[in-house]
Amino acid sequence: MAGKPPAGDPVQDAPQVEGPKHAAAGLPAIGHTLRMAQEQMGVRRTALTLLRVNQKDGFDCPGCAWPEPEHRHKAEFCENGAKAVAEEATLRRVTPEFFAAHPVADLARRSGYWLGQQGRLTHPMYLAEGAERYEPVTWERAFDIVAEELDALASPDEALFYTSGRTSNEAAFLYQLFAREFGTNNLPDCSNMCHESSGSALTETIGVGKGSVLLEDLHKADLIIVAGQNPGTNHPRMLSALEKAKAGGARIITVNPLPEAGMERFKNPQTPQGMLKGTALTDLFLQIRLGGDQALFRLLNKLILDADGAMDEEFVREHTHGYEEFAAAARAADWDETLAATGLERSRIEEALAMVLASKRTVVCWAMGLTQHKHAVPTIREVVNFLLLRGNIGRPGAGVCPVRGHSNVQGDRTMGIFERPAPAFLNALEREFGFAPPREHGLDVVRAIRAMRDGDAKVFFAMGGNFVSASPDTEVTEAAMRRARLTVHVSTKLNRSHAVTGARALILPTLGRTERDLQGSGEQFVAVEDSMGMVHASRGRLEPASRHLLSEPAIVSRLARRVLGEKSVTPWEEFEKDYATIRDRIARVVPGFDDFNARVARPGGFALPHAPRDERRFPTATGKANFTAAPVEYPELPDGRLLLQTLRSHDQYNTTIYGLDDRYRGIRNGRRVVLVNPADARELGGLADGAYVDLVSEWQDGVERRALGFRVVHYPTARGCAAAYYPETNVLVPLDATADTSNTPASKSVVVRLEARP
Ligand SMILES: Nc1nc2c(c(=O)[nH]1)N[C@H]1C(S)=C(S)[C@@H](COP(=O)(O)OP(=O)(O)OC[C@H]3O[C@@H](n4cnc5c(=O)[nH]c(N)nc54)[C@H](O)[C@@H]3O)O[C@H]1N2
Ligand SMILES: Nc1nc2c(c(=O)[nH]1)N[C@H]1C(S)=C(S)[C@@H](COP(=O)(O)OP(=O)(O)OC[C@H]3O[C@@H](n4cnc5c(=O)[nH]c(N)nc54)[C@H](O)[C@@H]3O)O[C@H]1N2
Ligand SMILES: [Mo]
Repeated sequence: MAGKPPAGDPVQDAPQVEGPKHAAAGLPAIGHTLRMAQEQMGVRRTALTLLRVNQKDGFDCPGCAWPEPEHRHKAEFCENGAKAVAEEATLRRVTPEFFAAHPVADLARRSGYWLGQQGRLTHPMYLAEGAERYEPVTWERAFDIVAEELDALASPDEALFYTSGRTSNEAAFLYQLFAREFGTNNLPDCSNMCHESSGSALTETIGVGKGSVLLEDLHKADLIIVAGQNPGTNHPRMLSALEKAKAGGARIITVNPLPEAGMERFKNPQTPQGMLKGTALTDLFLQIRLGGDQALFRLLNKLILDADGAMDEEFVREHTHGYEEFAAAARAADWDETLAATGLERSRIEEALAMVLASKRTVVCWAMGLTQHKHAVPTIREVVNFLLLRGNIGRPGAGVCPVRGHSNVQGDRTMGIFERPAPAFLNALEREFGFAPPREHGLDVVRAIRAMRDGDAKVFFAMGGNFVSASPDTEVTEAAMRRARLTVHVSTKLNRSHAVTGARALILPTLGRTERDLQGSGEQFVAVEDSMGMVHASRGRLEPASRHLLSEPAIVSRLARRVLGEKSVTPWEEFEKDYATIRDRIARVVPGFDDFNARVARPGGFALPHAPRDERRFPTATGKANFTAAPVEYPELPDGRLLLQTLRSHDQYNTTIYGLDDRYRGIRNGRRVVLVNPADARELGGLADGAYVDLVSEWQDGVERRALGFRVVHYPTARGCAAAYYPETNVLVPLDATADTSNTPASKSVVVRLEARP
């Protein structure tokens, strides 16, 4: 076996490879779930907690943003939701004694996996300038420190207020309100790295930056195309919806460079038949090259135009704009170019076309496989063109379905967590709260990193998340963070962002979704919005991990009082005491939330209005749904190189690593692997399965970015494409390699060469 992993590898990483599985869930999933949950929580707590997930009087699963069905099972959670719950409800604790025993330099040497395994944070902790260790600090002193550094800034725009997508609607609303009262729109969020491309493309084309289907639409569809998404791991409950759709006669096309087990066969653990045999989900698998999707949809659009009577002429006439220009571009689509861009065979595309033409109700679902490319926005616009052509928006069983990641990432945006807020939103804030919000656009994630790197931003405040590990270009990002005056993290668990800090740093421990939230007016609940625009309540029941925790709304409220002082006429104290008073304000500021308190109290919550879905009204600049006609793009691959996508294993939630296995892909006990097509491995000088290589990313800035010591795994991915896990490979993603328009890091198309290790 050639080469060896580098010495001193922070993870005890020794991958074993068994080859990909062809079905997801089933009995092993249940066993796995219970084992992981019991390790963290013990038997009793496991039973009590898991039965509350996604029930009408329970808490919203902190896993993904997939919606809850109307008729819920007793166990309405999935393997990976259970892992997310166990991770939060763990009995392990990170106490002041822990920080005394582990200087920051020691924490910085540990793997993300190790850090997360230490348990829940229990006390506010402070790292003084020049100090080696975090020390406990009172909440009052912590807020004083933030206020000191914010007061010292030359402009409010030197502060950054990041948000990850677990934050409740109430906390998010208060947080953006505070940032804007303080005077900045610098509200970067995880969406900037995630579905920003979807938001950009959809806002421009249909006028609403969100999906247009409800769960029942999926059930009613004739055809569902799942492109660039791995629901078996990342949205397991979606498989039940696909199964139900198939039972109703739907067909499924999967577009992916990897054969993902969940899309092949689903063994529903909630039904006896499911456990035994399972349902084959995918009818047609298009094993596309990374970044080939725009070309594929463009050609399908041409073929639809060429087929007699295939287009919905009435819809196109009545409801769309820009058809002529689009049609001219689509007619120019070329078979040969498409086959080269996609790596697909002609017959496969013809099969897909036949399924498309046979369907009266088509839904396209997608996630990071479409959003994290340089040409992500035109790719998603092409998907919209495809749906518009046959009138597949704004009727039952059809529409766009960007499947969101974090459980409340969509709600956070609705609440105004956005660096480029709409004027109407700011006007509403101004009317309601009587201050003049800043109007200039703020910084997104990539621009925020540049600002810290260049010394233009000095205070970094994070409401959740793990900015250092989630962001691209790890070395650049870490150096940028270290230049800040103060970094502050409101967190539930320890992560790398606590170890790579500004001159001063604070960790502010907070309640998780699963925990009881007691305030002045009694027990509180919060609201969240799922991927399909359903808003509902979430109520935690567990005793908080420590009595020193504050809720996120309480943290924002106290921080605002300390920083804004007398200047603010906002009733921050009242907000902290009674979250219903926050919801009253949301109702008056955010469209669709009228009577919020009454409606969110109903079991199951309520649906936000969506003009294209509900009334085929398109609130765009033209007042119609816009066809677009961008040139077709796809990644160029120099000789001897591979195109690397950075993706999730089955045992992780973004930067939180639950374990070292990726069961469906047949990889165990290690994460430093690179999946390569055997034919490519042969051409690249005969890289054997099991050989160790360094990944070197090549970008136009001439800088060589390296990730050391990856085990080559021969894997049936599309030709020319490779895959390796995020966040270990973020070091390879150049900060400036982003999507046009949305500025999302292009983490699914990194040009790399593989260097054999000596
Ligand atoms: N258990 C678990 N659940 C999660 C998460 C988690 O980490 N763990 N993360 C949450 C978050 S924040 C998000 S955003 C979602 C992410 O959900 P996904 O988008 O499913 O996550 P990824 O692992 O990035 O997988 C990308 C998928 O797209 C495919 N793909 C990559 N590039 C291309 C391409 O160019 N074209 C096509 N057609 N396919 C491509 C990959 O092979 C892979 O199957 O999941 C959410 N849910
Ligand atoms: N290379 C590459 N990079 C990527 C991606 C990729 O596919 N490839 N995906 C991108 C995507 S889609 C996303 S969404 C981002 C994710 O970026 P982030 O959202 O920043 O990262 P997470 O790993 O989800 O954050 C985990 C941390 O959140 C904290 N946390 C958990 N629950 C709570 C809570 O209830 N409240 C608070 N305050 N804190 C909590 C814990 O401390 C935990 O350590 O990463 C992006 N980065
Ligand atoms: Mo995400």
